[in-house]
Amino acid sequence: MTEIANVHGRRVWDSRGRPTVEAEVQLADGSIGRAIAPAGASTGSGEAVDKRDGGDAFGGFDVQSAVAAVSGEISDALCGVDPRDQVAADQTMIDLDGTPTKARLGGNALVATSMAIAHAAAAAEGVPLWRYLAGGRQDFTLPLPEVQIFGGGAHAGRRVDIQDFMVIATGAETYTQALEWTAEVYRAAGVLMADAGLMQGVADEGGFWPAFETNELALDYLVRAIEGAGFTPGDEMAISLDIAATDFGKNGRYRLATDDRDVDSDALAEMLLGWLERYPIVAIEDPLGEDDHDAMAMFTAAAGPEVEIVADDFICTSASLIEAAHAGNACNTALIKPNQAGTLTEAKAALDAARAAGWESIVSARSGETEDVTIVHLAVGWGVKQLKVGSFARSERMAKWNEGLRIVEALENDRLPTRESFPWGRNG
Ligand code: 2PG
Ligand code: MG
Repeated sequence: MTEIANVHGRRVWDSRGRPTVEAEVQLADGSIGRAIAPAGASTGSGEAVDKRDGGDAFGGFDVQSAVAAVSGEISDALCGVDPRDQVAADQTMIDLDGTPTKARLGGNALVATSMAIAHAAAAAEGVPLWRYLAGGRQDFTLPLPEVQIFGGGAHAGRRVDIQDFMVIATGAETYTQALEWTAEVYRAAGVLMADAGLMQGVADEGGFWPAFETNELALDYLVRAIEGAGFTPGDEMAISLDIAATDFGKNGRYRLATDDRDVDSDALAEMLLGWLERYPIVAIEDPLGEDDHDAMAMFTAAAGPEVEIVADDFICTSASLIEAAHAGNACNTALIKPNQAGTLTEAKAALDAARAAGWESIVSARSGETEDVTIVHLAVGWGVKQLKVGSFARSERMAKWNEGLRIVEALENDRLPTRESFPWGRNG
């Protein structure tokens, strides 16, 4: 029998030196599954609540109550549940929590446990998690990496307004090659920064600290880094941005502090549309704030179907928010972050809703990460074509990219989704 025998909560530490929740699920047959909750800095208001203890210790970020919930109430409720029935196990936790936002037990407690249940079930079946999640599907591809080169926004003390300046190896044939090309661009960017006297270390997700005077200068440097590494911008290596506009705007007003400008939705959209014209950008995330629905829809229409308009704060990995966004034509790509939803079942439901809407999807890490590599398994197992993990430095990031290489070996297949299957490749 493989029923859940015990769930143990443990306080561990994340990449920003903050406490976080690890859950360890023990099955009656001795199988074990473990997972750690990540945490975001730029968060959407619809996210599952990341429960923190408050008080003086660790800036109020301690997670003792969430850890206690895992070992206590959650463990008691899950004992005897079949871990292969992820939906039932997750529903048990959702019912036990009893709040719409998972505020009572904590989204961090629930997501760590939910992912650990999947790991335990895969272990009991003797297969890697990616294969377990695929449920017999055989047509595996590796996800195309979306990798940060400069970090900004909330991840870099708001040194520039834009949060993620990323590259996507749109011309790469294999996952291995995509990582190799990215490594060259990351290196070239570092050399450029050092030569210009702008090198000041890295931001939260490992991208270079953006010591730029304007947001656009970061884009110029990104293009130069792609060229400096010997690639053709747009053809082989393209740019992707996470504007994370919710962080610097509300009610249709935005403060571009780097550029010392206050703008409305139209002016922000116009600036970003100008960038789409002048730079080889294939994806743009949260171009407007989470409350700016009409502007998002106008932006998506104006940008055209070949650009991924990625919704993060806007949809918070929620099936119902995705359905609403689809009804309003507000974007065309969903960022899928399991901890925004709080359980794997709800994250999968969000992915299914995105697919039903005809959208693209990207599985994503958070700014606060650990050695946990579950999201790589989700991307491969669920057949998601893209993966966003931050930069190409620091082990909480590299652990994910490297896990992909292990999956390549186990699969004996290094295939990425075809270029034509991406929006930017459809008319090329
Ligand atoms: C995002 C993520 C990752 P955070 O906004 O997409 O870059 O950041 O985890 O801080 O929300
Ligand atoms: Mg984002």
